[in-house]
Amino acid sequence: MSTPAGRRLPRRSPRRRAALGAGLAGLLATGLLTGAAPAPASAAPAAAAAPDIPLANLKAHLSQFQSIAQANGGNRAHGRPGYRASVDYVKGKLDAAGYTTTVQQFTSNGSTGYNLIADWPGGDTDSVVMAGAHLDSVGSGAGINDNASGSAGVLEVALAVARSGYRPDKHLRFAWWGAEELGLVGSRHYVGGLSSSERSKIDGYLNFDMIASPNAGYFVYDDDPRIERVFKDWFAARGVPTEIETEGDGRSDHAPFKAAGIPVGGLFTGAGRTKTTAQAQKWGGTAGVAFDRCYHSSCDNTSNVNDTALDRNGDAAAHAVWTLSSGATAPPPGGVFENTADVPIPDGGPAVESPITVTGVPGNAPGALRVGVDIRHTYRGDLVIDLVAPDGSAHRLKGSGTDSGDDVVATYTVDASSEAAGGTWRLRVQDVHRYDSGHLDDWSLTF
Ligand code: DTR
Ligand code: CA
Ligand code: ZN
Ligand code: ZN
Repeated sequence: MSTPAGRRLPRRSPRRRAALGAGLAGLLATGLLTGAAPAPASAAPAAAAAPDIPLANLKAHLSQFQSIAQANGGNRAHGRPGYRASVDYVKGKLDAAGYTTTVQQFTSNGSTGYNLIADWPGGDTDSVVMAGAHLDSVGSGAGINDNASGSAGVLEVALAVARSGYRPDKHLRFAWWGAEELGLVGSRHYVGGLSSSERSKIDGYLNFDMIASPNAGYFVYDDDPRIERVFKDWFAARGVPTEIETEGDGRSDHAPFKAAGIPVGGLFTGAGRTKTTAQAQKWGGTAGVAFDRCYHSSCDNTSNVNDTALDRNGDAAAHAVWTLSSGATAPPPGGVFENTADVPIPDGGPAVESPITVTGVPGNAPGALRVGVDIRHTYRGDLVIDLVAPDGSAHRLKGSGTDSGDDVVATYTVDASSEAAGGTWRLRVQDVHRYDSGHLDDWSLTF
């Protein structure tokens, strides 16, 4: 690779001029001035990485739902004032964040029920990704795990989309269902009101009903393999084992979508069933005790929440929404994942990172994981480049030095066989000396 003739030589400090000659000689010796590593393979851009969903935000919503119940007869049940107050709370947050919200009315058991639907403007409306949770409780209590937890998780993911200004390829729609506890009434009403054309546009529906059970298990719906894989990879990349949700189909709001032929998935931390010894060994908690001892009881309040489960499931939900709405959910041919977003590299400043979320690649990464890097820079000796695996471990690709050439267009090979393939990988780049600058143009992973 050579610096194109006639290109303005970049400004350099006195220290660097002295190194220039040595650097050039060094580069000639290593062939870097002549060998051009292939540019990264082209492929569909990989999904942008979802932001972390702050646990504090989730718990603040749970506190609000608890207060709403306390101010309205102790519950948030269908037909009771606490339910409508819950709808108003969620709607207020979404309206303020820029969503287009719709309150859909229906009648059940002689009372008016409400679904809240929130569309994030933009994206291909012929390709809709939905995430939802039922907002109603049973009459006996505040319904914090069942299902303020899922409602808060979906709300906080929606707010994270707005905060980040995420502009997904697909259209995002979020929903909070009424009267689930009466028999999936709100979600059935919504799906039943869709035309066949509207149904065909929904690429997938993600359901979150009870995601913070005190004696938590980590269950993934196995209805659609593609969606299931997104969730399982996310947990596997963090060393959290999962099981298939087996409390029976039809037990929550994904059922009407599935019956309409729409791919569904979701997360669940367990209800009245007891945790087995084997499950307690892998997840912690207490064997022989129900996943949620306060299921449908008055003690389902803000003390009936497992923070770790709530945090993990909130983050997993965000990851799934980002991954499934990016338009790059299936691995490009040959297992190449790429991020073409330009990232400026601060001259002599802090490291920057660029993410690639890998899905659909089971097991561990290969012993010869290829990392394509394309950095435009006026003095590549300034640059330190690391590949950071989903578990946070760093693999050094390039150190700094006196290599005065421009740009880094190279493919590095990393033995990543100890790393789970699924999850978010990051390229970390730092410019450790002043007076030259540049940006990351593109990078890729080939499995
Ligand atoms: N029907 C839910 C609780 C529930 C029971 N089994 C599952 C399976 C998957 C999600 C939820 C559930 C409720 O009481 O709201
Ligand atoms: Ca988090
Ligand atoms: Zn319930
Ligand atoms: Zn529920």
